[in-house]
Amino acid sequence: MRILIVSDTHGHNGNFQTVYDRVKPVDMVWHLGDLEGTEDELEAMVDCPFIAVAGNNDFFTELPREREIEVGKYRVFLCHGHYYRVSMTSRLLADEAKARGCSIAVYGHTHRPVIERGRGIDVLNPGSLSYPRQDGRRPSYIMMDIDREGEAHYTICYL
Ligand SMILES: [Mn+2]
Repeated sequence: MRILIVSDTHGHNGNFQTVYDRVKPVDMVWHLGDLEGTEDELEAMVDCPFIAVAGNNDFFTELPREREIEVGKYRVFLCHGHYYRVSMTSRLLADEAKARGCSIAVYGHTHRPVIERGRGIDVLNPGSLSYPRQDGRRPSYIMMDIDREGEAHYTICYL
């Protein structure tokens, strides 16, 4: 199973289209918020389930702020992250996800890609496809693979 994880497109969906065309087919797309009213447009661009949460710039949306989903043997906590002070540390988010029985937490908001394993949980941020802020400022996303043994693997990818 392959999952495309993106975030913080902020209404500019050209890079998302490029990435999706590059990686498709995938089994799911996760978007961690700040779609800025384009969730229907994004969902229409893909041929698989599109699972999104609302970010701090999604004012008029029916998207949930947080979601928990099951993927294989994993329970996954998805949120934008701004309520967990993720600009400072991912610790609060990791603790909340673990308290919910999740072994993977995915978030956005910082516009900086990161994969943190350990602490009994995998914490992922795909960065931003539209306004990257990490050194080099390349638009980024994460590809998640669940192999035949059911184990998850993650890769930060760049446009
Ligand atoms: Mn943002």
